[in-house]
Amino acid sequence: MRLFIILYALCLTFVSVYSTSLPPKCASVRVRKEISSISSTEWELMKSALRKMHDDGHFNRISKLHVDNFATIHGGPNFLPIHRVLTADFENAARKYYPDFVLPYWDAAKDFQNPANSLVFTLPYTGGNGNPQNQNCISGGLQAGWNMTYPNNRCLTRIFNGPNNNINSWYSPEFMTSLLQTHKQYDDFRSNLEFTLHGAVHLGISGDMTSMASPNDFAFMLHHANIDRYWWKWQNIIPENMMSYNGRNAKATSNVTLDDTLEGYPQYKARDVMALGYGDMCFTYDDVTPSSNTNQNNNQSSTSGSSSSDNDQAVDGLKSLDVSSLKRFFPGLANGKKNPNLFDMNIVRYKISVNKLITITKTTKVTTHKGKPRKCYKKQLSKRQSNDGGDDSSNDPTDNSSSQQGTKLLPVPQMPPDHWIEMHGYDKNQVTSIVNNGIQLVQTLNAQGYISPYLQ
Ligand SMILES: [Cu+2]
Repeated sequence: MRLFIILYALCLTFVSVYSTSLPPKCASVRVRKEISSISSTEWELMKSALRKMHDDGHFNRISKLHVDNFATIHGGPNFLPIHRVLTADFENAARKYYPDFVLPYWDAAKDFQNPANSLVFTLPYTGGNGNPQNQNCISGGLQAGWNMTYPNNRCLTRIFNGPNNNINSWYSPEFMTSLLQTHKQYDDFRSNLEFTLHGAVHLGISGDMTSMASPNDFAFMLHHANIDRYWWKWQNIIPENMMSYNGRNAKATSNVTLDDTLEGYPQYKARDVMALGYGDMCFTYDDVTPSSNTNQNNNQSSTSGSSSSDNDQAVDGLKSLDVSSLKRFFPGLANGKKNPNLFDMNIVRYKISVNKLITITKTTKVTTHKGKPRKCYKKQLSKRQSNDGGDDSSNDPTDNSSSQQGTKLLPVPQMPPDHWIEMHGYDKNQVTSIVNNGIQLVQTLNAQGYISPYLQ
């Protein structure tokens, strides 16, 4: 009993110290959902709000802010807080046109095997690749036909980085789970997130997405809401992570502090945006469970779309790894921890997304820029459908994952190209070492016979 009282007193002390360093608590907290969980009616309302935002110059404004500060907001600790504020700025602007607008996020890792086949790239959402015969302009989806005016007059472009309108495979939910479990220092977590999935999604879509004006593409916002979700998950793993902030920003001469003003948003210090549910950061994510010590909005659990059991189904396979691999890549699993924020393997969400994709592709005539049906779409879809009992004998040369003795292997992550590293001023050795760690994870999982439930 005495121990309990001491622990309770310690906890109260922590909460009071912690609360004094935060802006006021939000009166209400919006829940950002994965894009496959948004109803078609809601998405239609969002689309008309986005069009009005474009017409009134908000895409231009945010792209310009990103370009003007590009050199100092990437490759350092401020990457995560500033991009969090960018998504909040965008969301707040959209809410002036549609008051119920809440920015969806795109759980891109679940689409890692064949990203071009994601629901996000279907016509009802953001459309697909650009047309090389028409200056790589997109020909369908939310922003088709939009006249982009920043930094110059033109269409929105995409140049998928794989062959035949495909995107090279990127990082799996297994990798993202490992990322959440293996980094104790904030800036270590930040650099691993920035140099892996963050970069791979930008590079995979390319066109505007690999330019400094990447916020021109709405996929940027879906993607950065997802990157922010990972940070929020990490912040809620243990109380110490919540206000954790260290390292040195690009072009800075001293280390960061929570009292640093954020580039592009001088009204905020880093500490003002660390905790979601406080100050102007009045949003959260449907699959992040608030750590009890954060004194968060208690209503979140009722709207949360995920639980540890959603992860459990997919996590079981990882438990069969040998002990040293588990300890290296999945220390949370090795310790038997149940905190759902340690995992990013929501198989339920994955199935919803695939089912929605099948429905959309059946009812929407997917066409190329020349008006012909997109062969790759049909092939990919039939592969997915064949998983429900059909014969999957297709041998798609554009499929980055390899097959051995009938078992699909996780695709090996790719090094980002030098131009990407130089454009951001990243340290190439650091990027190489981080991506190599991802390669070693994939090689370990494949060598030990692990079969991902996300592979088709
Ligand atoms: Cu950026």
